[in-house]
Amino acid sequence: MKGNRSYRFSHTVSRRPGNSVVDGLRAATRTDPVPKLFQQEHDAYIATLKKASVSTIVLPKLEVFPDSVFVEDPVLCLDNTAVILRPGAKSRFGEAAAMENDLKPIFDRIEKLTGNGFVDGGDILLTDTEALIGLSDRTNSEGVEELSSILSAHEYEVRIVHTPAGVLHFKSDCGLLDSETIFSTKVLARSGCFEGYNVIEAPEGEEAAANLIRVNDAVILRSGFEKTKQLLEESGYLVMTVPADEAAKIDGGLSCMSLRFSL
Ligand code: CIR
Repeated sequence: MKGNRSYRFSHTVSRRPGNSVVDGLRAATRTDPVPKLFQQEHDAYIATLKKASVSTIVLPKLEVFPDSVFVEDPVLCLDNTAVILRPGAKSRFGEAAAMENDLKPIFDRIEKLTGNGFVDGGDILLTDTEALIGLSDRTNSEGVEELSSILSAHEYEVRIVHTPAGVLHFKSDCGLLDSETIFSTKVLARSGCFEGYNVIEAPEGEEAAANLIRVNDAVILRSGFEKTKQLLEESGYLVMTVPADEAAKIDGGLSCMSLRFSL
């Protein structure tokens, strides 16, 4: 097993948001994202990833799939292998085949779920040794069962957990800080699903900051969450912030806008 494989990465893959982001899925009635602003925030996101020392690959926009900017959901990266998943939302199912095409020239190995179950990448938190998978409206037991054999071949133990009710994805409410430490909303942390890890809880009122990402030496956090920034800096992390208000309008966060891996 490679050390620190949960946050040491050489590359990322992202996809530009299209004008169709206005039709992106969302749980609550919110104003539509503004495509031009979304693109600006996406540019800032890519620039921040670069500052965190990865080579960034940006795929062209795919207007036919309004949520295709959220590349994390149809694919799971395990070391240098891309696993093509089966996204649980009807309007997103076709993103998997599109990603498979785009990733072929990049990855040495592509594996694929072929059964009838569903798994969204947003429900999977990888640590160095484990895959914590939240069952949700998008991820079911059948999908997890098929994925489990691929995960064990890559030396990951599977821990099945639950995405809290009303929360889109497991990782909407948590993110990895380092090999032993997870940042999480209080509600999720107190469900006991992180036993064996250190947990830092999101400050009151800053639950939407939980979907942060660790990329090499940096913790990348959505801007506007000052208490969280301070807490993480006091805990010794190097924090970089980036705006993601447009993505948030359609339930997206930071983790979903990139695949992070090492070639
Ligand atoms: C969706 O509902 O699928 C998108 N509007 C948002 C996906 C966000 N992805 C993620 O949290 N991994």
